[in-house]
Amino acid sequence: TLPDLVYEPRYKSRFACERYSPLICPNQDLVKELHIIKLAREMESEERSALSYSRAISVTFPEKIKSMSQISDIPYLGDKLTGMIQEFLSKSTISQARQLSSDTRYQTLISFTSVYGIGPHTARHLYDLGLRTFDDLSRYLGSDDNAEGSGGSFAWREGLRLRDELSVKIPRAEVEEMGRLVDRALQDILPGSESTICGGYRRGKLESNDVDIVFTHPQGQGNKANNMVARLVERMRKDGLITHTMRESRSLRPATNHDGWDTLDKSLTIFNLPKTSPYYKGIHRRLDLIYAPREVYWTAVVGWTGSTMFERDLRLWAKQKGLKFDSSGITRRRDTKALYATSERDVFKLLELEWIEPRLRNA
Ligand code: DGT
Ligand code: MG
Repeated sequence: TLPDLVYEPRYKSRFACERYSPLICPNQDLVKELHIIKLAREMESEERSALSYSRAISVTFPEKIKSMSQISDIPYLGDKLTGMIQEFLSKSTISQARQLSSDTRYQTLISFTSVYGIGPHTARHLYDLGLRTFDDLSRYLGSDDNAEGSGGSFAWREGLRLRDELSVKIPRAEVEEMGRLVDRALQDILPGSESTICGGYRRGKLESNDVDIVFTHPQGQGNKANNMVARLVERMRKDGLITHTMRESRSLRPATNHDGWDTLDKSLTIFNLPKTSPYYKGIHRRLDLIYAPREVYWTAVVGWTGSTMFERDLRLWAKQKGLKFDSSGITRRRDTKALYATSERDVFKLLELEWIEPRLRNA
């Protein structure tokens, strides 16, 4: 059953950050079909097209759709999507989605991008070289003529080796255990630190693909932010909890925003539970550690809770209010004044946005 609030007219808002989006919606089968088409567009880096599918998927229509007239005032439904939904209503499938799911190129690109470190661009390159299977990838990596060199492909070399483990989803109890171990390491090296498990876990997902932990320290303000992530990672490596660091980014000053997400210090790592843990299964897990200076901690928590569509629209919403939002802070555009939130609710208040529970941010 859906929370009552989903039925409010606000489900028609153009902004995902104004809508209530529970984990499961009444039109899950339709979403599944559209999701396949969206993924196909992502695999080909057709971002605009992918976005229009993502937007349509992100709307929670509060009941099972039976006729087109019900959805005439839903935002973001262009001719193409309307046609597909029509087809779905009469046939319970969408032919384009059916075709794609049996298409070799689609299947191969999907499986290649399931390797940590391989994005659509690399996947297409590998496909164009004629590679089709994980064995092909391993052989290619082992051969001398691969163009990636030994450094550039380190991440996905390891990603490939650990692929089977990393594709096992992480149940909530294990996410919590990982959170406890991170916090213990944190209290050891930086007593008084605070941390929050964000990402899909916080939105109520029963199983996660990775664990995203945002942390801060009372003394960590402004320039003192340096090295917090590196110190935590080093400690956890020594304890055998972290086996790999896949990508690190140090916030540069003046702040730059390379990937369009944020300028926070973070490390994308691979984690391994100790054998003594009751949750130990010998499976490596992806763990993202993000450090936020005290004054932007709650902004970072909102920014890393997601969903991705919720975050995207939060940025658009802020822009429309004359503000700039990302996980590393809220600033007023007119004079670039930084606005600091003292709680998660305060983030919403500063953005002039009605409060939405993390569990209803699954847009
Ligand atoms: P999953 O796949 O079970 O881990 O699901 P999520 O929703 O946890 O997805 P994930 O881990 O890719 O990302 C967590 C949220 O954080 C996501 O909803 C949007 C946001 N996010 C992802 N990557 C970045 C990033 O590089 N910077 C910032 N600021 N946020 C990010
Ligand atoms: Mg996650």
